[in-house]
Amino acid sequence: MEMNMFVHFGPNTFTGLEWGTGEEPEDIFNPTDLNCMQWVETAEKAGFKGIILTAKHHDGFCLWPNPASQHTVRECSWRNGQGDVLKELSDACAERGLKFGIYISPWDRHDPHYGTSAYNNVFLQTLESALTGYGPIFEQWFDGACGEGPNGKKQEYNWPAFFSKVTQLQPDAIMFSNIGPGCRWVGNEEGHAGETCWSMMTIDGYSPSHSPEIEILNTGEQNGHSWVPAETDISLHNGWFYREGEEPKSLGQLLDIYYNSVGRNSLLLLNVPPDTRGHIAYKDSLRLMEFRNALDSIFAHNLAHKGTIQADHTRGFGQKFAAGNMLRNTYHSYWAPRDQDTTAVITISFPEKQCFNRIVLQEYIPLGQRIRDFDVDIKDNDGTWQTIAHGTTIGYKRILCTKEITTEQVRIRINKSMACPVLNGIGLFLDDIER
Ligand code: FUL
Repeated sequence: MEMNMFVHFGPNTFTGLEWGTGEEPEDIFNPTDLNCMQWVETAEKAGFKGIILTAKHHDGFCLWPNPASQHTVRECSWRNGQGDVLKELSDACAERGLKFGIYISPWDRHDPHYGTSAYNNVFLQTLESALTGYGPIFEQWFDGACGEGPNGKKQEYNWPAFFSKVTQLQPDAIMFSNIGPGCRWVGNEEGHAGETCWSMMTIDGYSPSHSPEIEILNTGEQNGHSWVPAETDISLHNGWFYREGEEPKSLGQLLDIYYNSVGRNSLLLLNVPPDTRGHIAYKDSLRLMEFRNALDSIFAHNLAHKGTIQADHTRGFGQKFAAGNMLRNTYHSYWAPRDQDTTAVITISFPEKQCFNRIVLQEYIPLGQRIRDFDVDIKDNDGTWQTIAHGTTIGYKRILCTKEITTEQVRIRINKSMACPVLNGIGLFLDDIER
């Protein structure tokens, strides 16, 4: 999916807090002109495939009339207690063909049961109500944060029960938490996956409340037992919730974030917080459109198409595994050497010099993530090969950023792969966007 939109919206939008206390009166939540269709249209135009909404943040307030809580939209005077943000947003997503996902914070500063085993049942009922009645949920986002501190309440979460509830009600939903089981947290909120980023990680013996070290979340593990790709969450603003006067990140920052997340085998979940009207603010949507236009213009022309592509190893003689498949725009066409080959050299030769500064490589992920060491070389003016980039993992997508290179020949040397390498995409692009 590459990019999804995160939406933080709730009492904090109106109080300016990042973490609500849980004591906010329900009437605090009072969007003057809620327009979820505007969020969806903005997301669609910006190129997001799905939207994930904070249905319940740490303050415990529910954006839908959750029967397991007395602290919801039903208890506030907004729309006479008849409002339901989950309904409005899921309907708008369905109408425009975007996927809809739900963030629910396990940490709850309002619910009186929090810190006792009874809370696990409240949370199960909360999941039950959010995951039924709003159509298909593509992702269930379990936040790992808890700010209770050493003297605060301690909650033993019943994770196996939470997971099976999601599986039972939404069998296709991806479950996000620090450790998955569907996809994992990337280990920071600054927008960068590891330069080495495996989609695998061993999660046996861990739980969302007890995860491997941050460094491992960031890089994954080459021999990890589970498939839990990294998801990079970051906010367009400094904070997660809208605050008057906060500026969105610059176009240059957004492009860096894109290269460091999508370009490193991770999904980018970019938070776009609506304002107190319930709109995405003008300056935010404008920045998103600049971001979209920049990506479209950078990746509009794959210069590799101007050359001929060859591989020193290819399986068989037919089209099925041919090097040219890496340049076809169909996801399921790929190049592969023989099963026993774990190294290979791919060369692109141009009739005339090309200038680029972005190299895109894609492994065919239905067959797993395999490559673990590669180099990119170019032919110098005097005819010798020069290494311009070195990489470890590729995964679904790897974008290498280099200085501007002008050359007639480029080669990718795959030095180490856990099984024969399988690539379905290769690209050379020029990013000349003014920052
Ligand atoms: C964190 C939370 O504490 C923040 O408020 C925010 O929701 C972020 C996405 O996750 O853990």
